[in-house]
Amino acid sequence: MTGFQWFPGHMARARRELKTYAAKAQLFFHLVDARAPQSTFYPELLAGHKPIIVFAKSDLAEPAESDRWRHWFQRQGYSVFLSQKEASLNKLRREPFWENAIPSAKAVVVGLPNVGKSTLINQLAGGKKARTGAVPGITRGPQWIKLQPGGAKKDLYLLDTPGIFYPQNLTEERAWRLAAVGTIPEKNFESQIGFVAEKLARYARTHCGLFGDAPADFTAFLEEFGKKRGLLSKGGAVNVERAAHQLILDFQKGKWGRITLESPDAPQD
Ligand SMILES: Nc1nc2c(ncn2[C@@H]2O[C@H](COP(=O)(O)OP(=O)(O)OP(=O)(O)O)[C@@H](O)[C@H]2O)c(=O)[nH]1
Ligand SMILES: [Mg+2]
Repeated sequence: MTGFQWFPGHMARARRELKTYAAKAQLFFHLVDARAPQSTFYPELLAGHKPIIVFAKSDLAEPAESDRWRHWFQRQGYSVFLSQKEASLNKLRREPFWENAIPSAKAVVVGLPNVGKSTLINQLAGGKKARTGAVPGITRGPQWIKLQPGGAKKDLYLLDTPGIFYPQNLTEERAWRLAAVGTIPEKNFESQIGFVAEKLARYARTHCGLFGDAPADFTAFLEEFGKKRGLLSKGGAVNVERAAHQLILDFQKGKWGRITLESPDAPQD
């Protein structure tokens, strides 16, 4: 789909380098965004290696949907870990895959941009060793980070990798979800911002019981939303681009509560 183009040089390089690094590793973590677990899952990131799936940002996702998605991945033979921003460390350390890891284990952490790879690694390492940030594309090159899981007598290294985006063969349904959860910088879907905001608002209305009192027509909806938030242009009319941007931002910040944008019962609804 056009309008969602983003593939900077560091990503092309990272994709090539991943193959080399993966060959040296015994454990693989693929972070998915818990609000869109299927859309943010790219098995091709680790072709040939079966990753442990980590649901990042699960504090922002609907818990019952996360459970359904966890079972969906487990049915395909994946181990799944639901991370919470604050509470992940000790739980993850107690997982059996650490115990089973050979001494000096190396684990590669992959996922789309901005899903929370560096944040998770910092939590596990117990300090700010990897750079993190609220916009996609923060980590530019791979970096090994050493950690010692709770009391174990072996060294573990986690490889932080740059998020990689796959613009090829992007369907509309996947594109708006990837944009909504923040894996694509907004300047790379500027021309589609109204489309993303509309899909998001419609999904929230149909599946989450939100915006029941707001106008069903999206243009009217955005007008009302923009007016309420004071997002006006010089002449006093609602600035619809700013309103669409704010709508997406509100969702990303969790202002609508805990929401998951897809369901395993109707994955691409
Ligand atoms: N609410 C919530 N926010 C999170 C969580 N994990 C990470 N974040 C936030 O998500 C943003 C991205 O986190 P990073 O760790 O930099 O993401 P990344 O996957 O390393 O991103 P790139 O390096 O750009 O590929 C930051 O603003 C984090 O604070 C989480 O579990 N919950
Ligand atoms: Mg990072």
